[in-house]
Amino acid sequence: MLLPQLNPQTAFTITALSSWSMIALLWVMGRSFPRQGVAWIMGSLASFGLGYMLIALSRALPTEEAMRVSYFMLGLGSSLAALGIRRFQLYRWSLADGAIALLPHAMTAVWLALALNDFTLYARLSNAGFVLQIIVLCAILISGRKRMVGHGWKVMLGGLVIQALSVLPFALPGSPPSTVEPVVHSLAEQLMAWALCGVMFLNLQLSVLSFLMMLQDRRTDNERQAAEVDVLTQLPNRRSLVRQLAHWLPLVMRQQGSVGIILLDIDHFKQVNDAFGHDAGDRVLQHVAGVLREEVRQGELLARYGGEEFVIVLRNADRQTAMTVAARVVEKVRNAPVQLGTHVRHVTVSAGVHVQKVAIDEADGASGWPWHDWIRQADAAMYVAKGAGRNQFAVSPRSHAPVPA
Ligand code: GH3
Ligand code: MG
Ligand code: MG
Repeated sequence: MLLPQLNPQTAFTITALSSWSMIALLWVMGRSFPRQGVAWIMGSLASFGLGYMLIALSRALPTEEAMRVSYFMLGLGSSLAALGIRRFQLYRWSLADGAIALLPHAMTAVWLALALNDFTLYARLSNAGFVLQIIVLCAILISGRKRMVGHGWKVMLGGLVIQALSVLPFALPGSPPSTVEPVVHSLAEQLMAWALCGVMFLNLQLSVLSFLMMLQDRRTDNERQAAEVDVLTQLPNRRSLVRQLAHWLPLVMRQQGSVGIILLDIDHFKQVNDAFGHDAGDRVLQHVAGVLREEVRQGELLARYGGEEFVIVLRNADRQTAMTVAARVVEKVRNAPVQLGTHVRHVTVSAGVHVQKVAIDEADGASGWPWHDWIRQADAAMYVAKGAGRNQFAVSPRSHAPVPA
């Protein structure tokens, strides 16, 4: 025979051992991801490993009893995995979790009641229950998809579909009894043993690796978000603004629309730092950020652009709209004094407005947009407002204005 000898017992033993070795892998790779379900997935692997080992040993034990316990262990493993995925999705504990935890126990009780003396039926019902649990896991993944990022969960979903399809034949009427034969003779039986081992091994690898992918995808996303938020004001920073712009600018270009930029700079901010200290300066920055945050509407972008400079970007705003927004924002800051210890301090800002018409042919497609040129126009206008006495806005002379009809 060309193939190395393999019987189902060995296949299940290999799968059991690799389940347990995966626990170590998850521990090493997953211990820096607290409270995201890692421990539950480890428990699930332990339970699966026990289930597979019992199947491998079932010939040496009272076979049917060993198989019943192993079915329960596999069901429990699925439930623990489901609870782990729910923890990863950051759901709080709920009745649904209780139902998931009880499912394998309830199913075992029902199978015992229905098929205590008919082991073939018992095995079929258990496999059907296992398929049901895989469907529950798929439903959990799909319904909680908004709570996960990246592609890891899709890989897990694919693995679960393979798993359900590979168990399904054993759940159908007329399925072969699910006890393991110690010796295999024919080439067909050899191939079956290898296929069984391959599918179980693939499923195991896919579920653990996809879970690690899910953890890593979330970490990468968190790091990206943290890198785009200004720690002091909790506003998006310059990098985030530019990225968001790059996201919606192609659409605005296709619409031959416009981008309205309002650059705001706190007036005489250095005096606050000098008179009240750097901490007071920080508080003023937070205060102005709060006022601006209340003024931006859906679809507009706001960012802390530099030290005491903020930028509001309006999508498809004409010159008049941009001027109205700038006037309103300057007035809101003027009318919102900030408390610095026992002092009440009035803060003002100066704003520069630039409205840029954009079209797809203006730059090299949507990627070559000259943002720096646009922000320079707004900056120049802001200095005009400073020169005119601060606490006001000015519009860049190159701002786009619709030609009156
Ligand atoms: P103007 O009206 O011409 O804008 O005067 P100004 O004093 O606001 O302008 P200037 O550019 O001279 O001062 C800006 C100051 O902002 C200098 C810098 O120390 C301060 N600054 C920048 N970032 C921070 C920050 O995060 N916290 C505090 N407290 N101060 C900051
Ligand atoms: Mg400045
Ligand atoms: Mg300033």
